[in-house]
Amino acid sequence: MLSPPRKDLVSLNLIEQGGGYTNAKQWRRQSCWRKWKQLSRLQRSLVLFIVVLLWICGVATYPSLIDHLRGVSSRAQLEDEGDVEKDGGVKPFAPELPKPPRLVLPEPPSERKAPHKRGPPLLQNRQQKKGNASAVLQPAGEGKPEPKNVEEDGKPVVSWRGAMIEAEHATEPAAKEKEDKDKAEGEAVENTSLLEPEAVRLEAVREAFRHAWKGYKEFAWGHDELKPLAKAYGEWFGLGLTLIDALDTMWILELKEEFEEAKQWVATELSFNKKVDVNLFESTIRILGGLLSTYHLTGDRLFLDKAIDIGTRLLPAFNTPSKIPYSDVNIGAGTAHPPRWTSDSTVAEVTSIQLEFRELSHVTNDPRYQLVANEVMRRVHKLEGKQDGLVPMFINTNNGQFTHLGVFTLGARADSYYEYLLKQWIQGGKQETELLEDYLQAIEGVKKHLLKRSSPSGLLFVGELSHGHFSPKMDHLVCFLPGTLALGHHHGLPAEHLELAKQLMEGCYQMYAQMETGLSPEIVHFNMHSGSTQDVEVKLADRHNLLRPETVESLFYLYRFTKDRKYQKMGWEILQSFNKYTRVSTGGYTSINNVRDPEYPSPRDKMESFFLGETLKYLYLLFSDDPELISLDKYVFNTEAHPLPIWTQASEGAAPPAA
Ligand code: DMJ
Repeated sequence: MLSPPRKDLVSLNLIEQGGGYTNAKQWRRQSCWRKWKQLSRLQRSLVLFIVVLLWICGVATYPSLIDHLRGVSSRAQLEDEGDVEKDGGVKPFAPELPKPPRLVLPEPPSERKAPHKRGPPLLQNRQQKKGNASAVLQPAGEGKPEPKNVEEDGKPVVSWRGAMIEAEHATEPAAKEKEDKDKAEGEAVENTSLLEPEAVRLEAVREAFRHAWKGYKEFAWGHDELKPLAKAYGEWFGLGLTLIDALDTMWILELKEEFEEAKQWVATELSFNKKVDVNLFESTIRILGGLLSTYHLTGDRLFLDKAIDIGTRLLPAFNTPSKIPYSDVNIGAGTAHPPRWTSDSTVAEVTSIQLEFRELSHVTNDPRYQLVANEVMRRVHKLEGKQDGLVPMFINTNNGQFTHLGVFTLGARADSYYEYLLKQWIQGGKQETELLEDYLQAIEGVKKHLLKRSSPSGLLFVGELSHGHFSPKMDHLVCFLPGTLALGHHHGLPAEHLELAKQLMEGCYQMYAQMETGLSPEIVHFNMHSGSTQDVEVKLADRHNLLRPETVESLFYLYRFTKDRKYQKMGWEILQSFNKYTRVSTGGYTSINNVRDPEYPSPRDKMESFFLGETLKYLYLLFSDDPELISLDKYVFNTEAHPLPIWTQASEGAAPPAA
């Protein structure tokens, strides 16, 4: 409780304030003073209490009001979103409700300066802070570091636990300034007059690759993955995963020296005669796929021999009662098994190994590989439990039936099933009609059940279906789809597929453009309620970016087939963002935890092998104007971006036997 005000103090204040006033004013004041004196002690206390309360409320709400008026999308707002999620709320889909006043700390002065907005005019939600090159990054799990910005030759340099993270801008500064201005004036990414010349774009990717390779070579040579901050490596299978995944990228990027060194390692160090458990799908798409494509590009028999070796060691995975392979194989012991907790395999995994096994048979004339792979497709083709061509995510290795029925996604666990339906059909010379039928039916299923538009911008996206209930959740993984649809159209499928591809491409691009770092999170939720202010919402747990390739992969296909330079420009922006927020100056790139915080993206200290195998390769191919550089009439990319030849003559037994 407030104690009643002391009479003498009040009179003293009022007398002081009255000095110099006119008579009328003095009279009014005296009259007020008389009225005040007529009040009881209790009444006066009450009035004073209310005045003090109003003053406190005013002070507390002042910064957020100012913040609001400035139109600054504040960190406080982002934190607020996080709170709602923590409470298990459904904020992404709820209409905007007025918020109660809250205490908000004013943002640092630099953040208040004119926010740099990107993306098409309607979608300028992304607030890229200009001069944010000084964002300090630090390994996950540690407290925020104090900013240590030192200007060196006009370039901000930031300390990151010993590593120097230099915020690099490959674009020439003056051109970048103009680019920003154009965007602020509402010009969308379609304005391509500022696109860098082809040689500059290609060199930027080569430079990024060399930088990543420097870290791998120095701290992780011959191991699976680089941990660029710890300057160490991580093992998954212990088979030099990054090196093998990157072989054909080096060949395509014409990094000859680097390629030769890696080849020496394959020749002298790589051995599959090891008692290690490997995941069938991952080792097929990365190792078998990588070796086969390098063999085709170089003609060097070394890579084929290694491919035969690993392919043969993976065969025990198919020794199951159902012919649906187990997820894991011990390549040294020749044994296979499902995960410890289930006898299920993932549908995407068992149906996305066919391009590689079929190619291995095609090139060796040994039918064993394609027979087991085709048998999986034959069985999945006949299975019950699909909905308009959409498949569940799990399949049992004992009985060969789908499990966990009724849940459909084009994201994790199902994605590359759809991709490989089309690509096997292309690989086999477009003769295997069951594959095509399944693919076409699945695209109809996507259209019927999973395609929706966001609010407010009407972006087309692919959601998920769970027992008849639609969820507007979309994994970044789904962004392979625009590319696959465009590829299908290139190979003769309906024009509608290309139209769909273009629209989905825009949504995938916005998953980057609307984030503060310009990098997509792993998962987004699209808003569908009219009155939403943002198309894309991201839950706290979904804010990581693993340097994934799917969006730049699709940009590559879209550019190849349409020649619309806006796709190159989108890819260029994404490369700049990777350089700005994931590049570690001592070598390598790192996945990050939070794409919404450009001040602290929180590195995870891991460079996935697909960053070199896929992301940089697709960026290079996107920036190249040469349609013969891995011609899409001669090659089909596996799901790890390893190009395999399209057969001019269908391999005997390649087509699944008729049901
Ligand atoms: C890669 O290993 C492949 O592209 C796979 O199909 C999906 N996951 C990663 C990349 O995101």
